[in-house]
Order: sequence, then structure tokens, then C-alpha cells
Amino acid sequence: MTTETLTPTAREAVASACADVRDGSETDAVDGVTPGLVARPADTAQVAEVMKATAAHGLSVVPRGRGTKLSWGTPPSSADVLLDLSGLDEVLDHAAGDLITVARTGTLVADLQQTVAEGGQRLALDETVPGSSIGGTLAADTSGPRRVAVGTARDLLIGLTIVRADGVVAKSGGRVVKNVAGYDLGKLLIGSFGTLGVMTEAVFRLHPLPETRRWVTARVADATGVHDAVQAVVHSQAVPAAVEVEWPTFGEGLVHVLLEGREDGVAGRSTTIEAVLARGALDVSSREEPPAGGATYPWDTDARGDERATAFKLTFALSGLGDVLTAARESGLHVRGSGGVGVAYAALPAGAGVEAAQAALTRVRETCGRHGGAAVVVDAPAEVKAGLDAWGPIPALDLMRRVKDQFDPDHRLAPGRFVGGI
Ligand SMILES: Cc1cc2nc3c(=O)[nH]c(=O)nc-3n(C[C@@H](O)[C@H](O)[C@H](O)COP(=O)(O)OP(=O)(O)OC[C@H]3O[C@@H](n4cnc5c(N)ncnc54)[C@H](O)[C@@H]3O)c2cc1C
Repeated sequence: MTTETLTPTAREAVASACADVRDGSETDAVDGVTPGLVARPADTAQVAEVMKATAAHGLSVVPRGRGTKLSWGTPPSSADVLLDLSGLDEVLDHAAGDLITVARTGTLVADLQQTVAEGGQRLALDETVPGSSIGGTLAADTSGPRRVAVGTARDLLIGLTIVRADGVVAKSGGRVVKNVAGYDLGKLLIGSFGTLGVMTEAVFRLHPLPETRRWVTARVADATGVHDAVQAVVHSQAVPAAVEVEWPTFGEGLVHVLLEGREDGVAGRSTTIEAVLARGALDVSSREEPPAGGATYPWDTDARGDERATAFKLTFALSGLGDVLTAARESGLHVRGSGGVGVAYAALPAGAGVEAAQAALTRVRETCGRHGGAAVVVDAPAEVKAGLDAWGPIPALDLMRRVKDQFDPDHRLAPGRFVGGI
């Protein structure tokens, strides 16, 4: 499939399906692949029209939320049409009494949070890359510190509307209009990187905003110390809302523990955590403000092209934390992440070559694998990325291929973005 598919007739078909269509330019490029057209629909019906037109002409389509990290993962093998979802920008409902909200997927996560905060509630999903959309966050299955207590998007999404590759609108879950027999769409579409369908509306369950919060931070001398501190916290009775680890390339590490809830409860629980951490730490402090870096990743997410860091996502059983930190430091990686659930992000600074990236990936992949997890490449400059096996071994690849074949038999949606060339 190439952009030669984009004949004048095909262009016309897309233009008549959506009022806002223009030629793609380099600023629209998806990891170096410039789209032929950019279509910016306004609602689900228009997305469906665009998908019908692209289906009729065999065009490839790559969805874009707010484009904060379109360079992450594998570049698409083709992008005839970039489907810009920033026009689907509306919080449709906030049923505060039911702790539910409904939003279009191009809506900024920050805007949704502001809307529901007015009712004293929040969507317990961290905004790990500032400026992300709801759809991009779901498609990339991002998570941050809060997953320790609340889980990930899979635990919060209760309904979803998608437009399939053939233009058919399908809904599942909360506020159902029409179910797609046999599929929980949310479970499939979360983490699918735009390869299975275009998400257009999402229904989430919400949580009340906590009355107060407190961060307790321990400075720890070495990897074993960080490991022991995290173990002590997760086995304590203090029910932390987050257990974050900051492990730079050199020097001491930090363990940050978040406590949320009612004033009196948080005061008591933070005293407990301070005592637990004091046993092995160089020092312990506490404050209301989140730590520097907040919920973000340990690299510059605004960097573009060759200025980008080589970034990995690491998963591992909690018992492997110390080993993972040791392997990461010996590979020159800066690590930040949810020590409390065994999910962390790691980066080699911009400018690192393919060899260094390959050596670091091999080392951390082996270590995470030994502890029941995996290491995947999230982002890297083009030349580095081309030299790496981004996803590593995938146990359920055959099943994923069958699901892709059912949802997108012609492989037109974000082709090549996902594991195994899906
Ligand atoms: C291949 C890849 C791997 C990633 N891996 C991780 C990871 O392991 N951990 C993590 O925390 N974060 C990961 N991220 C990304 C993430 O944190 C993003 O920064 C953020 O969620 C993107 O939001 P956005 O609105 O800017 O979306 P964009 O950057 O515009 O899009 C992100 C992805 O979602 C797709 N997409 C966007 N909107 C829709 C929609 N409505 N329907 C269907 N598909 C859509 C895009 O095609 C793209 O693949 C990954 C991103 C990509 C592309």
C-alpha cells in the first residue's frame, strides 16, 4: 500500500465525506511518514463517513488525537489519510450522582479533568504527557503513579463508541445503544495504537477528589535500598495512592509515596510511612506538592526528530525491582515509574547511538523477562529505532493477528504500528 492509492477520485471521496479536509504537510508526519490528506471530522457520524470513503478506495488511515507522541512505536507503513480527531472535543455529560462522565475522544484529558473537578470528582488517569487526548491516552494505554491504587484505563472505561475500518459504528458497555456481539471493545481497543478501530466517544467511571493529599519522600543510597523501601511501603497498612521511584543515572534514588483521603486519616498514614521509610533511608521528608517531574516520563516529551531520547517501558514482578534498577544504571538509563506495581519508564539521553541503545535494551529486556515482565521501546530517533526490536517476543501474536483480521481485514488502519507488523 502506498500513497499512490490516493487518486484524484479517492481524494474527492474523502473531501465529500468531511467538511474539513486538506493536504498533509511535513508537520503532520507520523514518525517521518507524511500523510496524503488530513481529515478533521466533527463527530462520530463524520468519522464514519470518512472511514466509508477510505474503505471504498482502499486508503490507509492513521488516527491522531493531539499528536503529542505520534512518533512513539513503529512508524506506519502507509498513511494516505491522517484522521485528526481534535475536532471531537467535547465533554458530553457529567453525571456526578452516578460518578460517570461521557466525552468525545479528541477532548484533552486536562479539559475533562477540569469539567469533572467542578463536581468534586476526577478521572483517576494520570496525564503522563501534557496535552494528550482521551483517545490517544486509551489507544496508547498510558498509565502513571495512580495505577497503584486505581488501576489503568481498563479499570475506568465502562463504555466505548468506535468506528470500524469499514465505517460501521459500534458501541459497547455503559449507555449501550448497540452491542458488538462477543467483544468487550474497551478491552481490545485500549493499547491498540489505532490499529483496530477509531474511538470516538468514551464513558468513564469517576472517583471523588480526595479531601487532602501528602507526598512522603525518602532519599535512598542504592538500588537495594530503593527495593527494600518500596517493599516496606507496599507491605505496610498505609494504603498508598502511589509509590513512585526516581532512579537517575548517577547518585541516590528517591522513593515518593502518595497518601490521599480525609485529613485525619492522611496525617496518621503519612506518619506511619515516614517511620517505615526512616529505617533504611538517608532522610525522609513530606509535603503537599507532587515531586518534581510529577506523573511525567523521565525524558523530554517535547523533543522531536534526532533530539528525542531513546525511551523504554519496563514491566516486572515487584520482587525484581532491585535487579531492574541495577541493570538500568549499568546501562546508562534514567528510570522513573510506579515502583509499587512494577511498571517503570527508562531513558537513554538524546544522542545515544544504536549500539548503546541495543546493549541497554538487551540488558533490561533480559532482566525484566527474568522477573516475569518485558521491556518495549516507546520512542527513539528514527535511526536508533530502526536498529531495535521494539516489541520483543510476543506470546499471543497469533491471537492478535486474528483479531486484527476481523476488525480490519484489509489492514488499512495504522498499518505496521503495532507488534508483528499489525
Ligand atoms: C506506538 C506507541 C506506543 C506507546 N507506548 C506507551 C506505553 O507503553 N506507555 C505509555 O504510557 N504510553 C505509551 N504511548 C503514548 C502516550 O503516552 C501518548 O503520549 C499519549 O497517550 C498520546 O495522546 P495524544 O492525544 O497526543 O495521542 P496521539 O499521539 O495523537 O496518538 C497516540 C496513538 O493513539 C492513536 N489514536 C489517537 N486517537 C485515537 C482514537 N480516537 N481512536 C483510535 N486511535 C487513536 C494514534 O494513532 C496513535 O497510535 C505510546 C504511544 C504510541 C504511539
